[in-house]
This record gives sequence, structure tokens and C-alpha cells, in this order.
Amino acid sequence: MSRFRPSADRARRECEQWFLREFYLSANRDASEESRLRELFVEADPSLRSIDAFVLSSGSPPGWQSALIDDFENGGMLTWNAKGDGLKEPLTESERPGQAFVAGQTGAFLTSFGSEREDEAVGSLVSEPLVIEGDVMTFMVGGGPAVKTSIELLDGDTVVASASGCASGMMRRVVWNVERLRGKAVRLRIRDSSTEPLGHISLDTIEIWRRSK
Ligand SMILES: [Ca+2]
Repeated sequence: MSRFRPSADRARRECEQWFLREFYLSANRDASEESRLRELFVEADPSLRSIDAFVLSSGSPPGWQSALIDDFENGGMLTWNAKGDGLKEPLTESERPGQAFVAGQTGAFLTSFGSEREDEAVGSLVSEPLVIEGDVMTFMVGGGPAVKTSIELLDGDTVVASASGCASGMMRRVVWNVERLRGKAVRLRIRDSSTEPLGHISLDTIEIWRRSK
């Protein structure tokens, strides 16, 4: 991997990180190689510098503690308001009939893959406001790949971050630096306007992280 260089495209870079962690670093446990790759991704996206412990990590980085925002268990913790028919009943305990294999969730999860219209189901969900009490937001996302199936972070009506799956039902962990939104009330918006194969988004385990005292 000595000649690996992260893509100039952010979405592709995020999928590269997922792929490297799941399929390369997991089979080649080498701390110096991992830290070299981490530095390449931080150089490509300086907003990751202050939260670099989350880059190429899937667990709980030392020195950080998380607060759960929604894990979609027992009907979920946040209130989500639906537009369109596709996301009226988005919670499920397992893949729906016809849905691509899902991994990375814990228990129930949210998906825009419809019970009846499958990948042709479309719609959007907007969360109630939540206050950012930390510096990092993470969650698991699958589906995709395109901007037609995305989750967005809204500051007022402005989209300040967005993410999609990596053209796979299997979920990757998204890491957003939300330092500059600390103390603000934001909303999450899930959008699915794709009717194509893999035209859905799945979501689980939304957390906000703060540095341990
Ligand atoms: Ca869950």
C-alpha cells in the first residue's frame, strides 16, 4: 500500500477509509501502516486533524466518550417527520424481503427500502432539533451510493454536512467534525429520491462524542 493516495473526492475518500479498515487493516494489523494511512487522510481533509482518533477507527477512541442520539430501538429516541410515502414506517429488525444484505447495525435500524415498493420507495425524514453537546457525530450508514440517497446535517436550512453509503447494503461509520456547532440545535435529514437498484439508505447508532475529562 506504499503508493496509496486518497482520492481528491470526499465521498470516494470516505469509502476508501471504510474499505481499508474492513478489508486491509483488519487483515494486516500494523500500527505504523495504520498511522501512516491515517495521516494521508488527515492531510487530504484538515477538518479531521483535531479528531484524527476517529479516522480508520470503528470503535471507541481512547479519551472520548459518547452519548447516544438514536439507536432506533423500541421505536427510536428522536422524533422523525416523514415526507412522501417511502419513509412512513422506516424501522425494521432485519432486512426486508428483496433487500441487499445489511451489516453494521445493532438490533433495529432505519431504512428507506420499502416493504412494498422496495428500492422504488422515495421520501424524506427530518428529525426534531437536537443540541450538539460534543465535538464529533458518528453513525452507521449503508445503501447509496449517490447524492440521491443521503443523510444531511442541517444548521437552520443550510446543509453543513452530508453522507451516503458506499453502494453496499453493509454500513460504514461516518465521522463528522461538529466542533463549530457545539451548543447549537441542528436537525438531521434523510433523503431518498432514487428508484434505482440500491436506491435506499439505511442508518443506525447515531452518537455524539466529547472528550473525557
Ligand atoms: Ca439499532
